[in-house]
Amino acid sequence: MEQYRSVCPYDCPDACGLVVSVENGRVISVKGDETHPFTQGTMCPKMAHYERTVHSPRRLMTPLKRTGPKGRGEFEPISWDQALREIAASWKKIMAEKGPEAILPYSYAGTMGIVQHDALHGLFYYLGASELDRTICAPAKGQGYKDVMGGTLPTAPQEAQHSDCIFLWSIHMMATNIHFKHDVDAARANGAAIWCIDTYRTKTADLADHFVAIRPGTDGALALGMMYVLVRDGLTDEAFLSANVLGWEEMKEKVIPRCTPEETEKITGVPRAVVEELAHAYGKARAPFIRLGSGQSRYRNGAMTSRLITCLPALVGAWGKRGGGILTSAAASKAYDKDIVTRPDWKQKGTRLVNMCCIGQALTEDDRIKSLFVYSSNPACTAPDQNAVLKGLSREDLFTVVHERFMTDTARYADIVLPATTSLEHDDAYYSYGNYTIQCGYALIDPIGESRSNWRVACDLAKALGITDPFYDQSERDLVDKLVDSTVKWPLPVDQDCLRSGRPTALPLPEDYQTSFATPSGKIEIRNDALTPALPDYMPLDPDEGKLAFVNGADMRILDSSFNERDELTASHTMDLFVHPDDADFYGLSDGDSVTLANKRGQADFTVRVTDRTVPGQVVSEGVWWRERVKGGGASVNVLTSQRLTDEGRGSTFYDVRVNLTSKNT
Ligand SMILES: Nc1nc2c(c(=O)[nH]1)N[C@H]1C(S)=C(S)[C@@H](COP(=O)(O)OP(=O)(O)OC[C@H]3O[C@@H](n4cnc5c(=O)[nH]c(N)nc54)[C@H](O)[C@@H]3O)O[C@H]1N2
Ligand SMILES: Nc1nc2c(c(=O)[nH]1)N[C@H]1C(S)=C(S)[C@@H](COP(=O)(O)OP(=O)(O)OC[C@H]3O[C@@H](n4cnc5c(=O)[nH]c(N)nc54)[C@H](O)[C@@H]3O)O[C@H]1N2
Ligand code: SF4
Ligand SMILES: [Mo]
Repeated sequence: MEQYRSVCPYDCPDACGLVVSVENGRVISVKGDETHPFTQGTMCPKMAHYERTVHSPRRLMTPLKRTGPKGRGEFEPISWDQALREIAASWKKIMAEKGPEAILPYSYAGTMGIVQHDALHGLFYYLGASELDRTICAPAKGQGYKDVMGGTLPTAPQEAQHSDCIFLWSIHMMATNIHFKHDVDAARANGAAIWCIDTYRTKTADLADHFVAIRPGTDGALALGMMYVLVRDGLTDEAFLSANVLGWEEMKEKVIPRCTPEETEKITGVPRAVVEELAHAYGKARAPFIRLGSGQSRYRNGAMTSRLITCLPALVGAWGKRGGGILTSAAASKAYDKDIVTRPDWKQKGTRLVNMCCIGQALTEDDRIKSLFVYSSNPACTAPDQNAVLKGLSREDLFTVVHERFMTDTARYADIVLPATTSLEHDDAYYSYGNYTIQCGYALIDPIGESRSNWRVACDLAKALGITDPFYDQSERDLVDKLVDSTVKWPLPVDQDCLRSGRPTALPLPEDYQTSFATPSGKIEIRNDALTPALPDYMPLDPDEGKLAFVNGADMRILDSSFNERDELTASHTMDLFVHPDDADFYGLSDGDSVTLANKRGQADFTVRVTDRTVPGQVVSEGVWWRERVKGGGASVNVLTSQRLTDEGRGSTFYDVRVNLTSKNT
């Protein structure tokens, strides 16, 4: 048996270091790497048996060609040669008749490795295909942060160990960022207080000393209410503000006076006494640390909300204090020069841009897209407005190719399915978006069956299409090596030997990274003249249809729709619905009852869990489940979610949903 280092490839902020045991060409076990600076030898339950995903009997083994109706999942095996020939022939015909924009790639973060994640970007730029705006996750959070802080690196998570007050703000840490718990625990051992702000009492909230339940989409008003109390009670750091911040006097004069605790309570549902307590905890802390998740950003006002929360550390001068700051997402990806893989020089000016959150519309409201190439993503399950997406994918005139590891909801609609490798079968360079660590992970076993990596598919398709550019003579290892070399541009020297060897590599952070602000003015920009409005202010959500708010967050057992392949993780309950006891009384519901949630987009069935984890007027479900995991093989949560976009960043609004509930009892 041999042991090798690797890295978790999934779209998770931790990017755990792994130690993989291989025997006779098979992965036999995976454990955490104790030398990883952030994850320190532990993993989450999903990855504890990654070998069961790698060697799953559900892995796709050969290319497949559809034999039945779209969506049914009926296929016959074909050779790679035939698959590539058919794809190339179809695309050449479509390009000749309709132009290259009739082809649309659709991909996201099935793997976070830069080579495989971006492997096909260049090919589609080269062809002049429609471009995909990859905004399904949380660009509104990133935009809100940038509006205030520009390119300033967000605070490293380990800094929180030195904080005396940590705010877990719209983050379900126990499910989505479990290793941050090390830092939270270390701070707590030194007496730090832990606050959690969420729309329902998650298992993360159970760990906190104080839980604040907030109405969905109203955190901007809460941040303003906190600012009001900080000003009123003399808890702002005026010396820091006048030296480092643009627009503070104006903000104090024009916006904050309206945001009384009473007003805040009306909007957010947070009792005024709690608003004051929260503001006092923030203002009196020596070095408050905010870990901002993405929940608050998935609303029509998501960027503005994130912008308002990002202003808070400036008010109390938390920047640069040992333990203080805000972590939205770590900017470790900046260590690499991604252009080595993505070839932006091949982009063609004026190409149509299709927002991935609106893939339903793009496929149904006009018929300009004639071919869809999906990889590293499962939009039939994870994209909003599932009924529209499925209607689009059902189009007989749409030639769909899906490159996948498993027969997902999307693959079922493909004309041709191509089998994909897992991270232990290909090479890549990884980074974390929750801590400042980067790492390479190399192929440890041969590809399972006839599976091929995204890079290999990019090269194969280029060849089949007659593209002879030497770019495609490179191996994925060549690209990894070039990415490693490119880290020379990180602000401080990176240990490239460590990185190349496959060990986790901490990115050194400049001493002044929290005190020198990378904005156009060099100051923290509470006022930002490039924006409308220049001063941040709460943006109310317009009233929407539906009696109940519906929040649909992460489940601990799966990651977006990944890990649905694992029967042992997903065989038990899936579409549970948390209903508050008052609402259960009102609707006459008991535990285990079947209910239907509906809105104008569709309806889905859930199993009731009566619990005071949620509040009256709000129902909650966790997880994005494959349709086969859903009762009756029917609709999953995304039939209810909307394709509408955020205020800035063109992001998704998954939690900005209202529904009506019906049960057999009503
Ligand atoms: N186990 C597991 N891990 C995951 C994922 C997963 O699906 N499962 N997904 C991965 C991905 S792609 C991402 S982007 C990250 C996301 O990880 P997080 O940043 O944690 O984001 P979410 O889980 O989307 O939402 C976090 C919390 O925000 C809450 N929330 C919703 N609306 C609001 C609001 O208006 N205000 C406040 N204060 N809270 C609100 C939700 O109830 C939820 O508990 O996690 C990654 N890790
Ligand atoms: N209702 C609701 N919907 C959501 C969310 C939510 O909270 N609620 N979260 C949203 C968020 S934050 C995100 S980021 C999106 C993510 O949504 P998706 O991008 O669809 O992510 P996954 O569901 O993880 O699907 C990734 C797929 O990539 C495949 N894959 C893995 N590695 C490779 C590879 O190397 N090559 C190829 N070709 N395929 C590979 C996996 O088998 C898997 O099926 O979902 C969003 N959808
Ligand atoms: S999914 Fe996240 S927590 Fe789990 S092993 Fe991967 S990086 Fe670590
Ligand atoms: Mo995400």
